Amino acid sequence: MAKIADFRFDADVADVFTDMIERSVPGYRSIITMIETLTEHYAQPGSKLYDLGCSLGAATRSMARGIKAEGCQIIAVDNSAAMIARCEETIGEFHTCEGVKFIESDLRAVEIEDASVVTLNFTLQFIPPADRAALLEKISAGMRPGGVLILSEKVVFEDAHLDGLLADIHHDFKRAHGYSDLEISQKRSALENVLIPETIPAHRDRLLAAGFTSVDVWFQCFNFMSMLAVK
Ligand code: GEK
Repeated sequence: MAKIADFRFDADVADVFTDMIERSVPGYRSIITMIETLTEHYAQPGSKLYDLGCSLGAATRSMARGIKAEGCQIIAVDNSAAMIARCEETIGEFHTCEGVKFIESDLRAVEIEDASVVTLNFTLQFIPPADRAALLEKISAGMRPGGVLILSEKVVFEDAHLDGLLADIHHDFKRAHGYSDLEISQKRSALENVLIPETIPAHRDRLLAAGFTSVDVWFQCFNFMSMLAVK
Protein backbone atom coordinates (compact mmCIF):
# COMPACT_ATOMS: atom_id res chain seq x y z
CA MET A 1 0.00 0.00 0.00
CA ALA A 2 1.25 3.54 -0.80
CA LYS A 3 2.81 5.36 2.14
CA ILE A 4 0.59 8.15 3.54
CA ALA A 5 2.48 11.48 3.57
CA ASP A 6 2.77 13.43 6.83
CA PHE A 7 -0.08 15.89 7.42
CA ARG A 8 0.63 19.54 6.44
CA PHE A 9 -1.32 22.77 7.02
CA ASP A 10 -1.31 23.80 3.34
CA ALA A 11 -3.85 25.60 1.12
CA ASP A 12 -5.90 22.41 0.58
CA VAL A 13 -6.28 21.97 4.34
CA ALA A 14 -7.05 25.67 4.85
CA ASP A 15 -9.92 25.35 2.31
CA VAL A 16 -11.70 22.68 4.35
CA PHE A 17 -10.31 23.47 7.80
CA THR A 18 -13.42 24.65 9.67
CA ASP A 19 -15.50 21.71 8.46
CA MET A 20 -12.61 19.29 9.18
CA ILE A 21 -11.95 20.41 12.75
CA GLU A 22 -15.65 20.53 13.68
CA ARG A 23 -16.15 16.96 12.40
CA SER A 24 -12.93 15.69 13.99
CA VAL A 25 -12.65 17.31 17.43
CA PRO A 26 -15.46 16.53 19.88
CA GLY A 27 -16.32 19.66 21.85
CA TYR A 28 -14.45 22.07 19.52
CA ARG A 29 -17.49 24.40 19.12
CA SER A 30 -18.11 24.48 22.88
CA ILE A 31 -14.49 25.38 23.56
CA ILE A 32 -14.56 28.16 20.94
CA THR A 33 -17.75 29.57 22.49
CA MET A 34 -16.33 29.41 26.03
CA ILE A 35 -13.10 31.17 25.01
CA GLU A 36 -15.29 34.28 24.70
CA THR A 37 -16.51 33.88 28.30
CA LEU A 38 -13.01 33.16 29.61
CA THR A 39 -11.61 36.19 27.79
CA GLU A 40 -14.31 38.41 29.27
CA HIS A 41 -13.17 37.24 32.70
CA TYR A 42 -9.40 37.43 32.24
CA ALA A 43 -8.56 40.21 29.71
CA GLN A 44 -6.89 43.07 31.59
CA PRO A 45 -6.91 46.76 30.51
CA GLY A 46 -4.04 47.71 28.19
CA SER A 47 -2.76 44.13 27.86
CA LYS A 48 -2.02 41.86 24.92
CA LEU A 49 -3.94 38.69 24.00
CA TYR A 50 -2.24 36.00 21.92
CA ASP A 51 -3.82 33.29 19.78
CA LEU A 52 -0.93 30.92 19.03
CA GLY A 53 -1.63 28.62 16.05
CA CYS A 54 -4.69 30.66 15.07
CA SER A 55 -5.53 28.76 11.82
CA LEU A 56 -8.59 30.58 10.41
CA GLY A 57 -9.13 32.62 13.57
CA ALA A 58 -12.06 30.92 15.32
CA ALA A 59 -10.49 31.43 18.76
CA THR A 60 -9.21 34.87 17.73
CA ARG A 61 -12.79 35.95 16.99
CA SER A 62 -14.05 34.57 20.30
CA MET A 63 -11.31 36.42 22.16
CA ALA A 64 -12.16 39.65 20.33
CA ARG A 65 -15.87 39.24 21.13
CA GLY A 66 -15.13 38.59 24.80
CA ILE A 67 -12.93 41.59 25.57
CA LYS A 68 -14.57 44.07 27.95
CA ALA A 69 -11.36 45.73 29.20
CA GLU A 70 -10.12 48.92 27.48
CA GLY A 71 -7.06 49.19 25.25
CA CYS A 72 -6.34 45.51 24.49
CA GLN A 73 -4.51 44.25 21.41
CA ILE A 74 -4.78 40.74 19.92
CA ILE A 75 -1.84 39.03 18.25
CA ALA A 76 -2.68 36.01 16.07
CA VAL A 77 0.21 33.75 15.05
CA ASP A 78 0.46 30.83 12.62
CA ASN A 79 3.34 29.46 10.58
CA SER A 80 1.10 28.28 7.73
CA ALA A 81 1.10 30.99 5.02
CA ALA A 82 -2.25 29.72 3.68
CA MET A 83 -3.91 29.80 7.12
CA ILE A 84 -2.66 33.21 8.23
CA ALA A 85 -3.49 34.85 4.87
CA ARG A 86 -7.06 33.52 4.98
CA CYS A 87 -7.41 34.42 8.65
CA GLU A 88 -6.34 38.01 7.97
CA GLU A 89 -8.74 38.31 4.99
CA THR A 90 -11.78 37.02 6.86
CA ILE A 91 -11.33 38.15 10.46
CA GLY A 92 -13.67 41.17 10.19
CA GLU A 93 -13.86 44.32 12.31
CA PHE A 94 -13.92 44.46 16.08
CA HIS A 95 -14.63 47.49 18.24
CA THR A 96 -13.74 45.71 21.46
CA CYS A 97 -9.97 46.09 21.02
CA GLU A 98 -7.29 48.09 19.27
CA GLY A 99 -7.12 45.62 16.42
CA VAL A 100 -5.70 42.23 15.55
CA LYS A 101 -2.05 41.93 14.47
CA PHE A 102 -1.21 38.89 12.32
CA ILE A 103 2.20 37.26 12.45
CA GLU A 104 3.22 34.50 10.04
CA SER A 105 5.89 32.77 12.10
CA ASP A 106 6.81 29.72 14.05
CA LEU A 107 5.26 30.47 17.43
CA ARG A 108 8.48 29.36 19.13
CA ALA A 109 10.12 32.50 17.66
CA VAL A 110 7.42 34.99 18.73
CA GLU A 111 8.01 37.22 21.74
CA ILE A 112 5.24 37.13 24.36
CA GLU A 113 4.92 40.30 26.44
CA ASP A 114 2.42 41.91 28.77
CA ALA A 115 -0.15 39.19 28.08
CA SER A 116 -3.37 38.63 30.01
CA VAL A 117 -4.91 35.88 27.82
CA VAL A 118 -3.02 33.36 25.68
CA THR A 119 -4.68 30.52 23.77
CA LEU A 120 -2.99 27.40 22.47
CA ASN A 121 -6.16 25.84 21.07
CA PHE A 122 -5.07 22.43 19.72
CA THR A 123 -1.64 23.78 18.74
CA LEU A 124 0.86 22.57 21.37
CA GLN A 125 0.25 19.00 20.16
CA PHE A 126 2.04 19.91 16.89
CA ILE A 127 5.16 21.28 18.66
CA PRO A 128 7.93 18.68 19.14
CA PRO A 129 7.68 17.43 22.76
CA ALA A 130 11.29 18.43 23.48
CA ASP A 131 10.39 22.10 22.78
CA ARG A 132 7.17 22.25 24.82
CA ALA A 133 8.61 23.12 28.25
CA ALA A 134 10.68 26.04 26.89
CA LEU A 135 7.64 27.38 24.99
CA LEU A 136 5.41 27.27 28.08
CA GLU A 137 8.13 28.91 30.20
CA LYS A 138 8.38 31.72 27.63
CA ILE A 139 4.59 32.19 27.65
CA SER A 140 4.47 32.18 31.45
CA ALA A 141 7.32 34.71 31.67
CA GLY A 142 5.45 37.04 29.25
CA MET A 143 2.19 37.00 31.20
CA ARG A 144 0.78 39.39 33.77
CA PRO A 145 -0.09 37.97 37.22
CA GLY A 146 -3.73 36.87 37.12
CA GLY A 147 -3.59 36.23 33.36
CA VAL A 148 -4.62 32.90 31.86
CA LEU A 149 -3.34 30.40 29.34
CA ILE A 150 -6.10 28.33 27.70
CA LEU A 151 -4.51 25.07 26.54
CA SER A 152 -6.66 22.67 24.51
CA GLU A 153 -5.23 19.32 23.41
CA LYS A 154 -5.95 15.83 22.21
CA VAL A 155 -4.76 13.61 25.08
CA VAL A 156 -3.86 10.00 25.85
CA PHE A 157 -4.57 8.11 29.07
CA GLU A 158 -2.24 6.06 31.27
CA ASP A 159 -4.94 3.44 31.77
CA ALA A 160 -4.77 1.23 28.65
CA HIS A 161 -8.46 0.25 28.78
CA LEU A 162 -9.67 3.86 28.97
CA ASP A 163 -7.15 4.96 26.35
CA GLY A 164 -8.40 2.35 23.87
CA LEU A 165 -12.05 2.99 24.72
CA LEU A 166 -11.83 6.77 24.25
CA ALA A 167 -9.85 6.39 21.01
CA ASP A 168 -12.58 4.03 19.71
CA ILE A 169 -15.32 6.43 20.76
CA HIS A 170 -13.48 9.24 18.96
CA HIS A 171 -13.42 7.14 15.79
CA ASP A 172 -17.16 6.50 16.19
CA PHE A 173 -17.62 10.30 16.49
CA LYS A 174 -15.73 10.81 13.22
CA ARG A 175 -17.70 8.05 11.49
CA ALA A 176 -20.94 9.65 12.68
CA HIS A 177 -19.73 12.90 11.09
CA GLY A 178 -19.27 11.29 7.69
CA TYR A 179 -15.65 10.07 7.67
CA SER A 180 -15.10 6.57 6.26
CA ASP A 181 -12.92 3.97 8.00
CA LEU A 182 -10.32 4.45 5.23
CA GLU A 183 -10.25 8.23 5.73
CA ILE A 184 -9.93 7.77 9.50
CA SER A 185 -7.04 5.33 9.19
CA GLN A 186 -5.24 7.42 6.54
CA LYS A 187 -5.57 10.54 8.73
CA ARG A 188 -4.23 8.60 11.71
CA SER A 189 -1.13 7.61 9.66
CA ALA A 190 -0.65 11.15 8.33
CA LEU A 191 -0.77 12.60 11.87
CA GLU A 192 1.35 9.92 13.50
CA ASN A 193 4.65 11.84 13.51
CA VAL A 194 3.03 15.28 13.50
CA LEU A 195 0.43 15.34 16.31
CA ILE A 196 1.93 13.93 19.51
CA PRO A 197 -0.59 13.80 22.38
CA GLU A 198 0.38 13.54 26.04
CA THR A 199 -1.47 12.71 29.27
CA ILE A 200 -3.37 15.28 31.35
CA PRO A 201 -0.94 14.85 34.32
CA ALA A 202 2.03 15.51 31.97
CA HIS A 203 0.42 18.78 30.82
CA ARG A 204 -0.48 19.79 34.38
CA ASP A 205 3.01 19.11 35.79
CA ARG A 206 4.73 21.01 32.97
CA LEU A 207 2.43 24.03 33.35
CA LEU A 208 3.11 24.17 37.10
CA ALA A 209 6.87 23.85 36.47
CA ALA A 210 6.62 26.68 33.91
CA GLY A 211 5.40 29.08 36.61
CA PHE A 212 1.61 28.88 36.42
CA THR A 213 0.03 28.80 39.87
CA SER A 214 -3.46 27.29 39.35
CA VAL A 215 -3.86 24.61 36.71
CA ASP A 216 -6.75 22.29 35.93
CA VAL A 217 -9.05 20.91 33.25
CA TRP A 218 -12.21 22.98 32.65
CA PHE A 219 -13.55 20.98 29.66
CA GLN A 220 -13.26 17.42 28.45
CA CYS A 221 -15.01 15.38 25.78
CA PHE A 222 -13.56 11.88 25.30
CA ASN A 223 -9.84 12.24 24.47
CA PHE A 224 -9.98 16.02 23.91
CA MET A 225 -9.66 18.49 26.75
CA SER A 226 -8.99 22.11 27.60
CA MET A 227 -7.08 23.41 30.63
CA LEU A 228 -6.82 26.75 32.36
CA ALA A 229 -3.41 27.75 33.66
CA VAL A 230 -3.50 30.95 35.72
CA LYS A 231 -0.28 32.94 36.15
C1 GEK B 1 -8.63 27.02 16.23
N1 GEK B 1 -6.37 27.29 17.12
O1 GEK B 1 -9.41 26.89 15.26
N2 GEK B 1 4.14 27.70 14.80
C2 GEK B 1 2.98 28.34 14.46
N3 GEK B 1 1.85 27.68 14.13
C3 GEK B 1 1.89 26.34 14.12
C4 GEK B 1 3.04 25.61 14.45
C5 GEK B 1 4.21 26.34 14.79
N4 GEK B 1 5.35 25.73 15.12
N5 GEK B 1 2.78 24.28 14.35
C6 GEK B 1 1.49 24.18 13.97
N6 GEK B 1 0.95 25.42 13.81
C7 GEK B 1 -7.16 26.85 15.96
C8 GEK B 1 -6.86 25.43 15.56
S1 GEK B 1 -4.95 23.85 14.35
C9 GEK B 1 -5.46 22.41 15.15
C10 GEK B 1 -5.40 25.09 15.54
C11 GEK B 1 -5.69 21.22 14.30
C12 GEK B 1 -0.42 25.76 13.43
C13 GEK B 1 -0.90 25.07 12.17
O2 GEK B 1 -0.47 25.76 11.00
C14 GEK B 1 -2.41 25.08 12.37
O3 GEK B 1 -3.01 26.21 11.75
C15 GEK B 1 -2.59 25.14 13.89
O4 GEK B 1 -1.28 25.31 14.44
C16 GEK B 1 -3.21 23.89 14.51
O5 GEK B 1 -9.00 27.26 17.38
O6 GEK B 1 -5.57 21.29 13.06
O7 GEK B 1 -6.01 20.13 14.92
